[in-house]
Amino acid sequence: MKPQVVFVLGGPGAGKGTQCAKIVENYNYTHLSAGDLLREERGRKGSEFGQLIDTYIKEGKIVPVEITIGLLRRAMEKTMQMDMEKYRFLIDGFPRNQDNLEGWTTVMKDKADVKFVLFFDCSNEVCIYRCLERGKSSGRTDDNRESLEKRIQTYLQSTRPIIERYEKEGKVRRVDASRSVDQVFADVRSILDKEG
Ligand code: UP5
Ligand code: MG
Repeated sequence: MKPQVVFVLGGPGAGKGTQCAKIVENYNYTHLSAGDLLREERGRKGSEFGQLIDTYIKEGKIVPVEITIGLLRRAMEKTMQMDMEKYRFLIDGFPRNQDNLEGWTTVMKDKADVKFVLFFDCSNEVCIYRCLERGKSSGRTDDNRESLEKRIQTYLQSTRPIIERYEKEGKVRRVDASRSVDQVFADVRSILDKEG
């Protein structure tokens, strides 16, 4: 079975990870967060990319796609090797820019189907507030005001155009993500129930 992919996009702190966790509880999807995979790789002993990833994340810059796509592809293959029924993936926080999109197209176009993009739309102010709140205990090196300014800039300059591109193809399912977790999830449910 060819992997079926839903890209999950939205600003920093829009609630991508939170909503993906709820989807996994209720639907037959595997959640792969590109950011989580990069943080894991950064912490892996002997990783040749650790230092680079660390710098990029603090600066809110987007890591070269060769690294990210390698991690995503390996995670997808591993999941499907363990259980053939697990061919539905939420790819959270990717593709974030043109380089990501080109890398995906080159490596994965024939290997996976992108069903649609789940877009958590949230104001910059709410995004920043949520990340700063989380930063009090998350230990994330990018949950501080300085990194957040950069993350928001990168999101606006690089990621929004990718969402707009998918929008033109009719592939974006937008959710107002500034509401409560449960209100947001109610919309997510109706989208997933419709899309199958
Ligand atoms: N929260 C969530 N939903 C809420 C709600 N409805 N109401 C109130 N509070 C809500 O949520 C963030 C916080 O808000 C949490 O405290 C949560 O409880 C609360 P979360 O679900 O974690 O939001 P999410 O959108 O996942 O935020 P995250 O910080 O993970 O988003 P980013 O996109 O910034 O981070 P990511 O981990 O994807 O990427 C980090 C960095 O990695 C990037 O900046 C980049 O440098 C690098 N990266 C790449 O280079 N390439 C990639 O492909 C991916 C990442
Ligand atoms: Mg996240």
